[in-house]
Amino acid sequence: MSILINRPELEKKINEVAEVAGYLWQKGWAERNGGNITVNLTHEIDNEIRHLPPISGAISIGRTFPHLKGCYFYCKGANFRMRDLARRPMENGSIIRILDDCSSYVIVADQLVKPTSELASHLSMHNYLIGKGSSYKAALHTHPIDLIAMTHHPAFLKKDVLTHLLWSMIPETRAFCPRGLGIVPYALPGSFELADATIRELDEYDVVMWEKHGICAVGENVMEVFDMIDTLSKSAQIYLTAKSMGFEPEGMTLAQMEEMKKAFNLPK
Ligand code: 2HA
Ligand code: ZN
Repeated sequence: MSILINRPELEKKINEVAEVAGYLWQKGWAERNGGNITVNLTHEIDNEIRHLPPISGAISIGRTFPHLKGCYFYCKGANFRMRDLARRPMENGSIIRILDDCSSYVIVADQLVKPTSELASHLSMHNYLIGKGSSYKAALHTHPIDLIAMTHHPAFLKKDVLTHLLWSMIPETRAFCPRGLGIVPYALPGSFELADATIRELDEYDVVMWEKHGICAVGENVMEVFDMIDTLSKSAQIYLTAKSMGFEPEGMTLAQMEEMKKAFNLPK
């Protein structure tokens, strides 16, 4: 029996993950097992769940996350497909609990589904967020075609070049992605090197591009995180459409950008 039965709050969180997983597939950003989602569910976990026997033994993560002791996460399963997760989230992902050693976890429910290959990056991000007192609960990694294409051009990898370009394509992008976009140079998928470089960027940004691989973002909930990536992708599409029509898009002027910043009281 699913752990979600008679737990409407938990079910709502998981359904939100499933809804976003469906959008990622529809967008063409989630080929095969591409991308991953994790959500910190610690606040939704009741005493009964806390006392359930785990369905796996302890699995080592290979690193210690001091702020994650006893935390619960929903994680997409490694090698499982977003398009399947969209319909059956508890068969294509699982809920894990970080053990008291802060460096291993057990699977709690519903099935023996091993978490995402990017667990190192995801847990590093959650650990970082809790450590700085953030209320963010969701982390999402996906493969948006337009934004990844832009990371194949060295000029776009320089600090804040992509941020300013994408902000200037349509006013919404600066309003809904106000901290801009960090850049992480290419690193092996699933590696601690990628995880470390990602959390260094989170100091300044909520969204980080992984060069020639994908995008990774954090926020209050998974829908908000999806919206940020979707907005950035819209800007990228406007840029690429203008280029394919044979001209360099003008972009909003600096004065128009400043006006937006003041009107919406934006941080940068
Ligand atoms: O989970 O996207 O980066 C599959 C990936 C790895
Ligand atoms: Zn990936």
